[in-house]
Amino acid sequence: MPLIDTAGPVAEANRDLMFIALGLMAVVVIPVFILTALVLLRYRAGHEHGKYRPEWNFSGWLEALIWGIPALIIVALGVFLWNGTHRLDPYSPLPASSPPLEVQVIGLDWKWLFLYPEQQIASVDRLVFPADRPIALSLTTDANMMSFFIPRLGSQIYAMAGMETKLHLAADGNGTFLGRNTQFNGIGFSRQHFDAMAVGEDDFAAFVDKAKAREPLSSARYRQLALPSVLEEPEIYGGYPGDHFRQVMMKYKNEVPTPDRPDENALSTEDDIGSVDGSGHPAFSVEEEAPVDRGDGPITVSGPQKGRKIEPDVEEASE
Ligand SMILES: [Cu+2]
Repeated sequence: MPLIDTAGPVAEANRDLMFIALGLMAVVVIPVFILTALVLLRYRAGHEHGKYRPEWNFSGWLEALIWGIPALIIVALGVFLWNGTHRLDPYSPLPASSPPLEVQVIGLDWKWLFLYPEQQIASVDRLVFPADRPIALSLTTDANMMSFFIPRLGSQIYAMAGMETKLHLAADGNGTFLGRNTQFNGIGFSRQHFDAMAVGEDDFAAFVDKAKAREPLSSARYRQLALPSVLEEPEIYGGYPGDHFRQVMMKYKNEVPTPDRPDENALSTEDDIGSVDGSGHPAFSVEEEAPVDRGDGPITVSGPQKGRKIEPDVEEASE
């Protein structure tokens, strides 16, 4: 049960809130179960204690009990959840001695691409971060809506094309945690998961060095990754094209034109139709656009060729 077996402060706070809510609701549910049995026993046919009172229709104290207790519980739940929601705002940075590691996340059909702007490296289906620093995630997708969740670290958040959402997480120590998409989005959905690896500073530096030694993520490879398929193995890259995260977001943005900023997004000629990028400055050339198969056929599995198999880049820390 990853929701209970927490591995970070956010998940721990989420878990406490869940238990408080369960406990408060049990105040109503448990007496109902007990009373059901008692009422059945006491008022069963032929039992002498159950008085027959056909004229009875109102009891002040019973009404107060039936309405009062749930009302108090709603108020208490409201207070706890309101406070918890503000305390756990995914957009606010976590308190920490060192600045968070910035990671940009792009959800693809059906994989997760991670860009590390400070380190200028990229990885697919593997998120590595130093355990003693929080991570500051910016999320978007280059496909339909997805839901990003590392249950043992806490707080699920949605990612949407053309929009940026943010999530701050931290781990208590080293460990490898399952991260996944929890929003059903097609046949490869069940395989859209990744390892979130919290490692020591040295191991993180080693991971960055290892990634740096590899080829950068090319636009051509990115276009392949963006097609619906699942990866056999995680991939790492020693770079990525430009401000890739913004470019992917801009593909889906259709801003309202103003007099001083003419409508460069308008599809004026037939040639423009089919352009990947609505922003007027194509993020990627489109000459090799492959037809997109959204579902009926088998899942394509793409991955690094033989000999480029990526072994775990850092020591697999035990959970
Ligand atoms: Cu949205």
